[in-house]
Amino acid sequence: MLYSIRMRAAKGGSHETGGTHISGAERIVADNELSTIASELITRALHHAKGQADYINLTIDTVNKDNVIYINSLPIETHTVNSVEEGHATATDLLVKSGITPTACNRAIQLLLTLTTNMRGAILLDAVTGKRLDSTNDRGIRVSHMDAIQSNTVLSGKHHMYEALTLASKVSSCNGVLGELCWSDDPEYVIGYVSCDHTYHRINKMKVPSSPMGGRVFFIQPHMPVEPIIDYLENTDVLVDINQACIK
Ligand code: WAQ
Ligand code: MG
Ligand code: MG
Ligand code: MG
Repeated sequence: MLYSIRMRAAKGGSHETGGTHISGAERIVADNELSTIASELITRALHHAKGQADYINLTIDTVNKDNVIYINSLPIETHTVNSVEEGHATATDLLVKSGITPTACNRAIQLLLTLTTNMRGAILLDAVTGKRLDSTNDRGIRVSHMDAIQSNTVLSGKHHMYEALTLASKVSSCNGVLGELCWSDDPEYVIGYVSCDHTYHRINKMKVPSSPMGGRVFFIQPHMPVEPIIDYLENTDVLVDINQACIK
């Protein structure tokens, strides 16, 4: 049997009652691994750079093997910049080449720079107008029901790049998503990425060290109904083959 296991943790109360998001993670694992992974996820919530969680939610349910979608991970391309400003400019150039407007890119960067609360999910923006499309306010759309195949070799504890690559690969496989912008809310993790043009573009400087703010924006093709997109991101079980994650 396969199980989907999802953890989210907050400090100062639950997410629902205004607590600060500390950590979240999701895996798809076999029954014999479930208790090990559960304990690993709880450990993550208790020992996080953003502080110790006082609220931890663990949800487990079964996965119907017949409904799992298997995809290959995006290939990785690395971009080296000298400053956060250059990082954001590089991100914008890449996204614009994929049909996302400068307006939408700037809006996304400004949103991530000025978020006042930490979201646990992503913001959906219209790729042309830059208008926000989801109505989740401070929660965001949380991509879930995903894992890397044979992830235990690389994903014990938190591996920022492989986790992000798994998420970005699922998001990029969603019909109607044109691109993604991300940097971590983990204070010392300054590498971010944009995903577009079927490539995971790693950018070495996307935020200043020690900033606790980060987030994700998904750029949506204009005139697409968002409900099927949100349903795919939140609920469809996707396994990503990251062994193929070639460096372009
Ligand atoms: N679904 C949607 N949004 C999410 C999810 C998710 N499953 N997980 C995190 N986010 C959003 C949320 O707003 C977080 O505050 C923010 O992203 C950052 O999450 O190649 O570790 O897990 O080395 O801190 C990039 C890796 C690491 C770059 C990103 O994000 C590289 C990272 P974090
Ligand atoms: Mg996380
Ligand atoms: Mg992550
Ligand atoms: Mg984080």
